[in-house]
Amino acid sequence: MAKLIIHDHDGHIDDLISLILLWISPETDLQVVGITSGDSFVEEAFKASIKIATFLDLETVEIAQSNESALNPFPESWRKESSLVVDLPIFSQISHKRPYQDFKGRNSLVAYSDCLKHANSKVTIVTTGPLTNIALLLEQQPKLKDNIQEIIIMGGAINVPGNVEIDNFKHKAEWNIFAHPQAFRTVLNSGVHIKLIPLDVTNLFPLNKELLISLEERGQKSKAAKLALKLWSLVSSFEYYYWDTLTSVCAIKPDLFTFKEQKIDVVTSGSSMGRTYVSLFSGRHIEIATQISKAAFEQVIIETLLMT
Ligand SMILES: [Ca+2]
Repeated sequence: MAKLIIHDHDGHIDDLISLILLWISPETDLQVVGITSGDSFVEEAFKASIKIATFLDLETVEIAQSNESALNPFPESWRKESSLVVDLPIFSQISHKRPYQDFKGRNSLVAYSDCLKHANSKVTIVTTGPLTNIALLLEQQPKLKDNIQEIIIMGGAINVPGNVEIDNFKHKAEWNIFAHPQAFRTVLNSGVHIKLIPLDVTNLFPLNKELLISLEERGQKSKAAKLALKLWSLVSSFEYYYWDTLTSVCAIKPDLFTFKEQKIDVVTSGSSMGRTYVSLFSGRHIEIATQISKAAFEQVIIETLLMT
């Protein structure tokens, strides 16, 4: 049986491709997607998610949103990139179609709570942005954690430099955790099973032009492949990694990954805020993804996209 999924994402290119993978894959049964404030502007990322669902003729999933702000906002220039998606020429093909969802999304917390209360089995939460919403959900309705199978989190930098480049905080933390360190602490302390996909493993997976060429050759009849190629083309000149796509693939095919259990804590204030580290005396044991074969990862991406 496909595993039930809630996807909480923050609307960047990589988030949107992760969303497509989780929605299409037969291994995952996506129930709700919520856009959180982070590496995009929520309204733009919401519109982009609607256009993607309309373009791909996807069904049944509720698209929600939350305007809860993270503590440390992402750089404005990164957040603006989400607006480019909405205006992609490929979406001119859907001008005659009824939009996938013609109402403003419900609040993510309400949608997640409904999903967790009414699902007929435990739900896996996949987060590819700051943990603001998931922390609030667990704080406000702690009993819901009994209905969560696990949380798969893109975030953290354990034994590698962080990707925050702001003066005074340089290279100490990874952005999703830096955006809201206390939220990560809350999720850690909740006791819910966690799989972490940190920069330590995502650094091994920069955007691969050969994968794009292969997808272009094999995906002539696939709308999802064509759309994913357009999305990746927006970032192909940057230093870009498969941060969130790796996280989705971990939900789709966890057996392809190697994990290590470590006791992890996070710094929640000061110039090292957001730093995730192995701790002897505090924190919690969680599963850290350490490796997946490149060929296996790329095969999941290609096979999944070619399904639609
Ligand atoms: Ca993200």
